[in-house]
Amino acid sequence: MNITDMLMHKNAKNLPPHEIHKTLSEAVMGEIAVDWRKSAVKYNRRAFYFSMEFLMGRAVYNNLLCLGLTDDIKKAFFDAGEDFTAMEDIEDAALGNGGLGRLAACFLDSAAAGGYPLDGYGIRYKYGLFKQSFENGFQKEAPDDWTRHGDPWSVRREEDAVLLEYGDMKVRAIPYDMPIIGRKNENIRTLRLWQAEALRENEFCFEAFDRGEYLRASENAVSAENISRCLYPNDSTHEGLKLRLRQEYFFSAASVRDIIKKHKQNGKTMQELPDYVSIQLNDTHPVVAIPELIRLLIDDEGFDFSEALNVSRKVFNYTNHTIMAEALEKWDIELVREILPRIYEVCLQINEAFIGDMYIRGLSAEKINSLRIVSRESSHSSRTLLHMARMAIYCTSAVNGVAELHTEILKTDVLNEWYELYPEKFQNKTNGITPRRWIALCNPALSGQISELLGDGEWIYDLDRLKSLKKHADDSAVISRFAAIKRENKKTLADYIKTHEGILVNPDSIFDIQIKRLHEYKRQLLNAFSILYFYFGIKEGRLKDFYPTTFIFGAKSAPAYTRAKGIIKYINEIAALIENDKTVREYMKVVFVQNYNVSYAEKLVVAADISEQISTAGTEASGTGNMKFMLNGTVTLGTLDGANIEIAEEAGAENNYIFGAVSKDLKEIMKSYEPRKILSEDPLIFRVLHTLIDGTVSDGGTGLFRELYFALTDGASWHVPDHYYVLGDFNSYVKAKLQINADYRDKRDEFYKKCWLNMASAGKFSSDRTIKDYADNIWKL
Ligand code: 26V
Repeated sequence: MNITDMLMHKNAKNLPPHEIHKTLSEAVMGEIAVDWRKSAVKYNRRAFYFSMEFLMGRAVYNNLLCLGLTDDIKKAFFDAGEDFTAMEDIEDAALGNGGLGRLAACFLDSAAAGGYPLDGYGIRYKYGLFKQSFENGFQKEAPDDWTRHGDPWSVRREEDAVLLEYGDMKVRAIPYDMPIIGRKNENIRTLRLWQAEALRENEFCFEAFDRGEYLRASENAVSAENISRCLYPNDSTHEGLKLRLRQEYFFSAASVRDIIKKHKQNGKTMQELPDYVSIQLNDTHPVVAIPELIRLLIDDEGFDFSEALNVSRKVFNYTNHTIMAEALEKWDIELVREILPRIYEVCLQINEAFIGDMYIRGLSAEKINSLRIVSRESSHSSRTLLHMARMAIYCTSAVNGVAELHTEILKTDVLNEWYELYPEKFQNKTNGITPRRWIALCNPALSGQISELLGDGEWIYDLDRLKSLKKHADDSAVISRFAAIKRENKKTLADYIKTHEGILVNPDSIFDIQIKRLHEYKRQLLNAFSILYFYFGIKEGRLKDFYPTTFIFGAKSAPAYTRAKGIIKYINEIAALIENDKTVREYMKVVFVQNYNVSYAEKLVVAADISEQISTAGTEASGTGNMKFMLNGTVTLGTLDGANIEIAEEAGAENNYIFGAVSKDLKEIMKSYEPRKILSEDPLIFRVLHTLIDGTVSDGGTGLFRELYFALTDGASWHVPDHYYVLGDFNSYVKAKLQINADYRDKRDEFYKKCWLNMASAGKFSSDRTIKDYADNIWKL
């Protein structure tokens, strides 16, 4: 490839980073064009991943890495006198909120690398997840116009546009394809993202224009384009908004039609669809694809309803990603009727079929009523709801959770009645992460050490090979090089934080990191309280020999999630409190980085000594950040929740720091849990908690901190005080944290050995393993 010539020719020196990025990306796109085209038609049976979110991050470095071009291009940049790292200014493609969207991105990478015919379908949001900054310690949001400087990794495919009809409007869905490279092989997969546009004849109304109604003239175009305007930045509560339902139907229906069109182009009948196509639904967000397929089979293909339902059952599968009740999607049936009238009819038919099946099974009317797919909200409500998860279970072959504990909770608790009806459908697929982005790309030094020890670099496609590194755990030369690499990564992160946050951090302190969306159940507040506990302990002389620690947070809060925003402000206030205290600040520092995203994560996970995974047991479906830290050689400070359990199993509990109440006990514990009792008995917890109301820190008069206090003591909107058991787990958390601090201080070699063993035990958490499991046991590829 002649990138060198191109860079020279363009006289790169005078070009801004996005121009260089454009030139380079276009050259790579040219290189891969033939393989990409061939990959699209190579396979018979194929699978599709339907997801409302794909959190891709930055493409350029990853694609160069997967194509084995990084060294050549680096050299070309060098020869042209150009800075290879300048492309770090290129925006992340942040078309997702958090774990669910990033998992989708990792899956596509693993499919491409592993030679599986899996392609993604989603929405090409104009605005990805908002950009976060702090003003006076409060979160501020700004729009993320990620294609402002163009989007050289996408190709618009006008010829595959689809016309979609709602009850009240029509729109065009235009696909943009992104190549998914994975490795230098012939299997380049596609992420097809749909963009909403007005029909050409509706784009502009000349009559309105002539009447002088200039804004009204483009009203239709605006409302059509609104459908793919913006990613909903909420990843916890189902809000039941009209635009959100439009979005769900928009990409689900366009994708189903695209699949059918290709299937027919291959000369196949619709009866044969299940022989060639399997569709994975990423949570319930694309579940409306089910009635859409059934509708098409009935209205356009002459199927009767039960034949159509059978096809759906063989084609679709559903993954559940959360057990939080408030996140479960239930649409007001009247809203469905208004904007998707034909889908509404099909959903009623699905519900009738289900009720019929249940009567045949001999279930009582009462039981059936409690299970209905379309059902009254409650006996004293006039609303009728469409339960998306129920429809998903009834109309698919496989239903899966994303970690062993999560699947167990689905089977025995949240979806227990459904498990009893359809036990054969339930499976577990423990999540994973792609080793390409999450070690090879973000940690070249550690990857280099591993490749030297293993003799080659192929382990990034066969992560189980890391196992054989366990034998080096007692080799002091190996461990000290490993420690030196981590020290170097900490220095790099410190420099980055200095530039981007204006904060100085000491790379010789312990880096204790919690990065993930801000949620009460993830318990950033528990971390904050422990920091205050240490602060008072050091200040008042109770806590001696505390090894200097930098506590790093990264998290975005949903803009309307007031309590989460209160927690951000609180942590920022704690940071300032400590910073202004000359006696304590040598021992501890708190940094809340702004705009935490995939690219920031790449810098953070390689520089951590402690991975904070402290959700209340039974609440975090899996977690995938936990796996990123582990793979880069970090111990987990965690509860027995989600995939933490499997991490401790693989690496040994003795090599991690596990604390807190366990999931099976919590239901019982919560029955008699009284946080106020803890407060009255434990003066240190009292002291810490009272900072929320005693003026130690200020919320600027907003009342946010007081609200947090009462949520913990009296129980605000949950009616359960301290619903996530923050105070209950506090002492065992602090104890574990002090244990790490002492181990780091007194037994450094042992500590690094633990870190090393974690890295060497991370093989299971490659998404290559996860994808193989889906391909073998669900998609049957
Ligand atoms: C939920 C909702 C609720 C309705 C409104 C919009 C919306 C948008 C996103 C979500 C996603 C919540 C589910 C989620 O992200 N789950 C996370 O999935 C990860 C991948 O499986 C898993 O590792 C995390 O534990 C889990 O919280």
